Amino acid sequence: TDCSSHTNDSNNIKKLKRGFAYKLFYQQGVWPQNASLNDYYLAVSYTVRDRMQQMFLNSILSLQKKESKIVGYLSAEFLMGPHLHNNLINLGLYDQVSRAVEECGLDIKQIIDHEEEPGLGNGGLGRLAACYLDSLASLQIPAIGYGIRYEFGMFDQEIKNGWQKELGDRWLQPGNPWEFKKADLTVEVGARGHTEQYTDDHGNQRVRWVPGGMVKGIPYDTPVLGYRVNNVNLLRLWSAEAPKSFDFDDFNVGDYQGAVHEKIMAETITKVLYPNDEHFRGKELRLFQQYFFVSCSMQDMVRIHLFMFPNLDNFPDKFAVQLNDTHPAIAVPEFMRLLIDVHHYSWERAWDIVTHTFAYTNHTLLPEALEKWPVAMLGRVLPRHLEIIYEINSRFLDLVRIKYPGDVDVVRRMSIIDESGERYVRMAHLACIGGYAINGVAELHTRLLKNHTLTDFHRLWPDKLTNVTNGVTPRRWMVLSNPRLARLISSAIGDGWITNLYKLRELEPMVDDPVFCEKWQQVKFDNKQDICAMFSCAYGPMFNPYAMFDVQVKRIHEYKRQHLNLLHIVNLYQRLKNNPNLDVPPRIFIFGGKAAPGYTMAKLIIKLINSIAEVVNSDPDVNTRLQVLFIPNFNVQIGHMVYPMADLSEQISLAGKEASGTGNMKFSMNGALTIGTLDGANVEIREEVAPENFFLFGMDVNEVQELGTAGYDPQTIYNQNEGLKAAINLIATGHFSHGDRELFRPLIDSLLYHDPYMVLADYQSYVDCQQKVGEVFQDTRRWTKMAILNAARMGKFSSDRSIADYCRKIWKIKPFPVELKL
Ligand code: DL6
Repeated sequence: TDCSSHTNDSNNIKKLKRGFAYKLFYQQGVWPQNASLNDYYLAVSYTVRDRMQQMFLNSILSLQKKESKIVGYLSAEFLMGPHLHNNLINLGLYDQVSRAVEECGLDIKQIIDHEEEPGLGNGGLGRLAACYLDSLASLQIPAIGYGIRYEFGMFDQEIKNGWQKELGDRWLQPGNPWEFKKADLTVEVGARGHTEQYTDDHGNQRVRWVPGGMVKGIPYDTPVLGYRVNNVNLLRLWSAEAPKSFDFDDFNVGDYQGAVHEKIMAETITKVLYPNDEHFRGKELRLFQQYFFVSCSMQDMVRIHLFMFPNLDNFPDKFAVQLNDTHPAIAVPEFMRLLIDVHHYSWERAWDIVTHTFAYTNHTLLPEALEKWPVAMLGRVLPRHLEIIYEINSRFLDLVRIKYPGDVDVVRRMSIIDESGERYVRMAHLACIGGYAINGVAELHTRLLKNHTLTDFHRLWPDKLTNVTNGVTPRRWMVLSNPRLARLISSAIGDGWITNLYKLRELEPMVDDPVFCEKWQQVKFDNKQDICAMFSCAYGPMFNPYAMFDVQVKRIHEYKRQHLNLLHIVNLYQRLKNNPNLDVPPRIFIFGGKAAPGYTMAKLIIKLINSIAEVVNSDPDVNTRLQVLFIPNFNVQIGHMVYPMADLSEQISLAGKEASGTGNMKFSMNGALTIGTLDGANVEIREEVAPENFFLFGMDVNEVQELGTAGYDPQTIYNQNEGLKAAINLIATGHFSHGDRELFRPLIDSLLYHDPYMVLADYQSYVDCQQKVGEVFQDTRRWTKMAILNAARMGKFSSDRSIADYCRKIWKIKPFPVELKL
């Protein structure tokens, strides 16, 4: 058998090489000897894609089977990360392809790294959707991810003189070998116009929407592989086009501008991803973006359903449609419109179908992130939908009035229409009312939704709100990004953990095995060395892999409190300057993350990180023990390197602000210890790994609330804490800004006079906890043991568990394995 598998292998490698040459010559039109790296990346990807086709087409067939229920995952963002490496792993082809590539005189790593990642998301929410697609396919749950094919994804971040600079992300320019354009499945979407009443052929009074204009939605399909299964799911992203590409009438009368105008306007719709993650900005184009992809997707699901069934009566038996936050919540009135206006259902029957179809996930507690569209704007863009929303609201409020007679306040609070000033449509209310389930993304988050943000809805429908704690896929975040660790774990306990992460528990006894512990340390060290080598090009050999790598990578936001981290760094810097014999281990503080382009304070925080880095890194008094590094353009690809090399994971948001967090899970899985507050999923991580393996600091949610109620005064804290005062003063007096006292004033003033995220209140607890972190790090055996236990207890945070929870609690779907018939 050894001999025959060897022959098989070499046959496959030959076929792969032939595949590359064939693609280069026939599909791409280049001679292999003239091919660029991009040509080779495309040839390898097309060849790998061919290996997925049989499973892909069989999976599509099985979607059309009556017995298989399908998840429609509606999300304005899918932050998929690079495809090639992931597909190689899920197909089990990595070794063969890498040998084939090598035999062509190339390096697989170079080819993999060449991929321009599709950055079609801002951060947590979009990346979660991508992890869920991986788990859905791996668990053999038929699913279609529906979203937007943004021509420009998340901007690329450059750091110039310490400041963030945004550059357009032309991810499609080198060619996207993973997608298939499906022009035959094009749909039309209306906008604006008016509604009118009419009498149909049967004498029924009906309403119809007469849109002022139409655009075409063209789907582009990307196959999403499961891990070593035949199921391949579908990511269907919509691109907008004008209904006719050129208006010859206009052209003939000489109006060239007018002729192309319509085309340009249509294509603007899917041009760019809005780069704000937790701040709602009521831009009309964004509203239409949302409606556009939702309408395309609902029409598509209706088409699939009617391909199998005579009518839409049983739509909820075929589709469970998940609303990933409120961005797709306009799906509720859109589906009502399709059912009533197009398919002529009665209101009651339509409402019954709709309210058995949708489920809504809430991803944020920040009030400024909650979407509410001005009524006037929504009525202008989607007049028919506004009428339907009014009708939904009126019937809903009747129910509220019956339930709480005489309580006008509750009616005001629960209404879909916010009438406290300018009138707004509250999208979260629409999603809560129009769906059969609502979920938060971590235990604490769900509790806060129940007790605060959605408390009225929870009181009205106590069974509707449930929790599904987030998870991340161990395929991408361990196997792909940390191959050394994956190999070590598999050599110790086999590779069953890749599909059942609870199996990592079997690592627990290894904490007493010195050989295993040493190998564990070696993996971490090698990962750290890789990143040092990478940064030595830009910085010289300044980074020391023996130092503690203390990492905070995530969007830059005041609630995430990168500035709390900075205050500790400045404090440590001052202590080291004052006492060269200070007994602390060498540390590199690493940051990464993007700020929303219009978020001035977040951009100032980036500038401060880089300014502190400049001073500290060039100060010979401290720079062998303390360094600061800002990694520009943090994205999925950079994440692959960052999570595996971290010793310490910073999860330091103010309690009650981070819905869940998922970076926290990626770090722990890769053997980093967490310093964190009792916020989001940190609470559950700490529960799983045990309190002694987690560095906890800061106020809990109750204490935060109490302090807020009692009256929070950051200045008193500043005046009473010498270390804090010294750190703030050092920044304020221009030490990190070449003497400029004005540069960081807005940040300092915000902390001293307002401090909305209570940085100063948690400061001392954080500094004390960091002191303990330093002490434990110096005890390598203890640290290693804690790190192994962290990874070993991460079973709960696999997205496989999250998806299994959704299937059981919300979607009521069972696996549907695909058979290869063709
Ligand atoms: O649920 C995914 C992710 C959470 O882990 C983060 O805690 C949360 O901040 C993030 N929320 C968003 C908000 N976007 N909107 N709306 O990205 O979701």
